[in-house]
Amino acid sequence: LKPLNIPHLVSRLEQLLRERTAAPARVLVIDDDTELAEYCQIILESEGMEVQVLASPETIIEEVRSFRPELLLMDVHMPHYDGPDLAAVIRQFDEWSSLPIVFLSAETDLDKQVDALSRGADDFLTKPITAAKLIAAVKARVSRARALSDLLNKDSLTGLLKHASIKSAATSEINRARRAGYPVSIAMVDIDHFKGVNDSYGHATGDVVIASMATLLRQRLRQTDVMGRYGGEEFLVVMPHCPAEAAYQRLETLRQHFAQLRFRHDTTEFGVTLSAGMVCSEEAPDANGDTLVVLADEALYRAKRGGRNQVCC
Ligand code: GH3
Ligand code: MG
Ligand code: MG
Ligand code: MG
Repeated sequence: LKPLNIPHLVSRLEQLLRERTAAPARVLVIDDDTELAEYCQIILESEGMEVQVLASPETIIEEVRSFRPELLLMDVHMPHYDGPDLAAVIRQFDEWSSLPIVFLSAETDLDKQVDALSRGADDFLTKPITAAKLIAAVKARVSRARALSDLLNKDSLTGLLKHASIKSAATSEINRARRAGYPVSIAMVDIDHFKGVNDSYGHATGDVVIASMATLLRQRLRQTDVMGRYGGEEFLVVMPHCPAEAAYQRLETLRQHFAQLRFRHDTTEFGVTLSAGMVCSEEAPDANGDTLVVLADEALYRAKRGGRNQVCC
């Protein structure tokens, strides 16, 4: 088997490495002692992490939902609240069942530390703590949690979210946009006559085409976009803060760039096209996430019926 389109694979590897190293870890610090919380915040921020501090945990559920921390750094003793109780509450939500929770407390009673660990914490650090130890503990937890989450949620061929993960990510993005009142556009993108690619050039070459499609999508990705491999050669793209006209232009550019790619099998060079269907939340004010995906899918069907290699709204 000859290596095909190596530049695409290399750029995808570089992209993966960038994501791993560049994305700042989001840490939520929950402590009634604001001075200590700020101490942690300054240390973690000096390492490039994004930190939010919650002095009183009444709003912890809302905070976790909106900030989407990758690690909770939590005090044990707080007025009216007990850290391990909070950890147990967080663990009742499926989506947070593996969210790293680390306690940082002056509590030296080993039984109480064991109790905290058995009720949902991953680690128990004791105060006073050095900057180096805090940084190392947080970084190690976050990077392992990311590796685990990639393994569970990402497709190995494209590095994009798998079907179930993109569906739930899309739903939560759409809900967030509805609550905050900004537009969100949804697109379904599908490679044209892909069966023919497999039939003519083989499955391995087909895989290269799919991976290249994903690379192109990532290159056009904005920080806030969410995308995934919805099916074999079908991709779902969610574009928050993107009105219909802007989304259409982005998809149209994507379509043109994809059509310009040249693939090779033995001595044959060939090109492939894509079709896309899109809808903007502003055009369907009452539609929920599922309905918007259905509307995008219907638009894709119109693009296919209309002759393929086109974007339909
Ligand atoms: P249309 O223009 O209507 O979309 O036609 P199509 O041939 O692209 O559509 P269809 O959905 O009938 O075919 C998709 C094909 O994609 C069928 C399946 O064998 C192939 N496929 C699905 N997953 C993979 C994959 O991971 N690798 C490869 N090489 N092929 C795949
Ligand atoms: Mg306290
Ligand atoms: Mg297809
Ligand atoms: Mg398809």
